[in-house]
Amino acid sequence: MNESMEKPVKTTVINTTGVITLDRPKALNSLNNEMVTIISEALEKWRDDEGVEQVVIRSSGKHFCAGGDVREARDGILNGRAGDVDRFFAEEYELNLTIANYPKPYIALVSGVDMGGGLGVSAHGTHMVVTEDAFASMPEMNIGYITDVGMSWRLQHLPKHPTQGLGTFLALTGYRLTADDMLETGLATHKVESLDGLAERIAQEGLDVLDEIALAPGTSDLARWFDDADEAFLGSWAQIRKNLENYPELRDLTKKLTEKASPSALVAAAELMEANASGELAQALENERILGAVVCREPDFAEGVRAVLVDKTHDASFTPEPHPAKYREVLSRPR
Ligand code: QUE
Repeated sequence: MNESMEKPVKTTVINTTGVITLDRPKALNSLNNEMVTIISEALEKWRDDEGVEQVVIRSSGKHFCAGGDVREARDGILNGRAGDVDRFFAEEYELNLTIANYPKPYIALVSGVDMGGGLGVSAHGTHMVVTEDAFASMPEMNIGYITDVGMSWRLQHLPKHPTQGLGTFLALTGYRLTADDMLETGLATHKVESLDGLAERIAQEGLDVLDEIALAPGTSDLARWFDDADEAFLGSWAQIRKNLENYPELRDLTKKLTEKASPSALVAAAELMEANASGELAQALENERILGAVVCREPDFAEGVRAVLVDKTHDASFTPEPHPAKYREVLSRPR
């Protein structure tokens, strides 16, 4: 049997299009070290290959990607291999930056789930094509981790609504963006009926096919929160809650969406969003790496992953809300 048949990511070239196919459907394509390495090596190989003009990333199944393999990360922490976990996250974040700076068009074809690490390999390219059933979310607060894979920067720099407030709202609440929300914010560039055969059509006809088959955008539910989020989601987590007293509807939504979140993760992520509100993606990823190394060693990470992904009992017992200083002091702020 061909060795590549076993691999969780397949790579091939069709005409002049490099095609990366996530193929670990039983784990919803959650990204492990091997997958990050295969994607990184393909991009490096194709970077200077004149036979490759553009890169498409897609999933072999209905769902694009549910995140990083945080179960494996939890095992590493519990078994005294925190250094391995640090290296995994560092390599993943390096890949996110490679995608953002890639010299050729990078097109993600996204349906179903696109969360966490999945956004890291789909939201930093030049094109993101979604189907009606696609949704995007950064749900790390529920597992005691932080907003990462460059999304602590990207969410504050959405092409059609680039604000600190909206980005921080999306980061802290894990709000699920629909396909129309993604179009409205500019996170996605095209909505299409189906992804079937689309990589092949792009390889045959070029990127113009996307404009030809694009569906008209529908209504974005997220848009009604833009103004309030812009004003309320600024500052520390304590400050945000104080601000929300003046926005009762958004306060109620936030309360509901953060009900099962780690208080430590919310405090840490609010500091991260502040630190990454200005500056560049590379610096933001570095802040994520440094803060992530702190947070993954705290008890809420192993406990959150247990409750959400290992036991699936959703009964995490988190530690009390900490002071933000311990997170603030490890972060770099530009200016
Ligand atoms: C937060 C996360 C993740 C998550 C849920 C959260 C995450 C992740 C998965 C996931 C889901 C289904 C799977 C799987 C992983 O869920 O990172 O292997 O089958 O990978 O609330 O960060």
